Amino acid sequence: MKISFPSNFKWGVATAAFQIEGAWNEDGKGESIWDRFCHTPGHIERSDTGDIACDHYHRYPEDIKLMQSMNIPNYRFSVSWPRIYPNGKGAVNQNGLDFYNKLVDTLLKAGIEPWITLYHWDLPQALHDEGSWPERKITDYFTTYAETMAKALGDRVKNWMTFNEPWVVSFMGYHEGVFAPGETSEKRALQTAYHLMLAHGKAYSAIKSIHSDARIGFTHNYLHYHNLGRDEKSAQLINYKQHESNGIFLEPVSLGNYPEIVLEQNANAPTVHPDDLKVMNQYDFIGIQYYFDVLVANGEWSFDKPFPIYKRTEMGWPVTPVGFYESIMSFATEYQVKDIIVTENGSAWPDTLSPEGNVFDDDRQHYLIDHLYQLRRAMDDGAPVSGYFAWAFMDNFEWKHGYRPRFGLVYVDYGSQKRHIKESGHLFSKIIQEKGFECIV
Ligand code: GCO
Repeated sequence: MKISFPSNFKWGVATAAFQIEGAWNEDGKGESIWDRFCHTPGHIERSDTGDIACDHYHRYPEDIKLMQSMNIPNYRFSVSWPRIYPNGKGAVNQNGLDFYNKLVDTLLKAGIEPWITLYHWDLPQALHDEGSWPERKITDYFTTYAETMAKALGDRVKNWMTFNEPWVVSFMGYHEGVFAPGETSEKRALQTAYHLMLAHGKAYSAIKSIHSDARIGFTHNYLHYHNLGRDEKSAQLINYKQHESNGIFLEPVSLGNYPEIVLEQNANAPTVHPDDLKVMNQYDFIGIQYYFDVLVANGEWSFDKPFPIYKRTEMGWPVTPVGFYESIMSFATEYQVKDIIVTENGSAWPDTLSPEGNVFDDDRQHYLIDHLYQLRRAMDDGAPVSGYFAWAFMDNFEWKHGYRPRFGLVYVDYGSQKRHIKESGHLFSKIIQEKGFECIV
């Protein structure tokens, strides 16, 4: 039987500036909080940094050629804010704009549609020093940056994402302290979350006023909590966490509300202004990013506790494709998102490059097929999903884990910077061409 997708379904691959570009201090680029975080010992496995990464800043023409050879019609990438504004605000760095202009033109020439994320975590260090996301004034700096990008590229780029995973930015960066800038304050995390969504709304209006035909959204890593212990304590925790992890981002943007339960139960919750909610409540699509279910037992949640029944990726994450179906359904029903795009989904495995230059990544191929199957099921059940972007186009810098986990459809040999299409990359290319895949039942 064939699992088919509509002919206008948008297939693509995704990356992010800090994870692939390198050239961390070239052509006038300013320092970002991730540069600082990596250069401070003790944060990243093996002391890896983003200084060179995949050297995409210099190798983008070859990378785009490779994408074209794989028949990839859409490419989601992010712009590095400190490449455009080395200090986050003030004078624009023309070299930075030139780079993204060339990137966009090369993509379009190759027949690939660009999708831009404005913020994939690399905040200019100067703005962090000035108060960072917990201070409201940063929402204006972000809006100016969004306007600059819309003016520079909006004649050719129609698809914009303001923020990538505001949950990760807020909670991993300001509460758990494991991502840049490495803070550990719940209050500052919740304030950050609020300002990110406010900045989303302000940037939405700013971009639309320059290009009314732009399509703008943000992307959210939906946290799907699975009550593995089937116990009451876990059920209660999930009831709250669902709102704190998903509601505070999706409700303001999609429904114009802020979840009451967070305001009632958390003394660190921000003060919500009704006028802000009106600003936040604007989008054309919302990206869902899904990797795994968060497992809960005995009232405790965990990203990587060894619950034995699941197969685990190189990240230690359980493989839970049915959770993908449920997450998409929740986007569609609970949050009533009118246009959903899967902006990231993928997996890391311990790949090996054969002497002939092949990577036989069976696990990644199974993961891809299993998740596409569940996506199709959600569409059959009425979820308005219009696209799927695989994470990632190529292996890259995986944040605190450095270059160890490999998420790419393309293998990167970091020593020589040579790229090799993995078997999963060939499979994805075939799925795109055939608008689906054969499935034996
Ligand atoms: C995220 C980011 C990506 C990650 C990917 C794998 O979802 O965390 O958008 O930058 O690399 O998710 O962890």
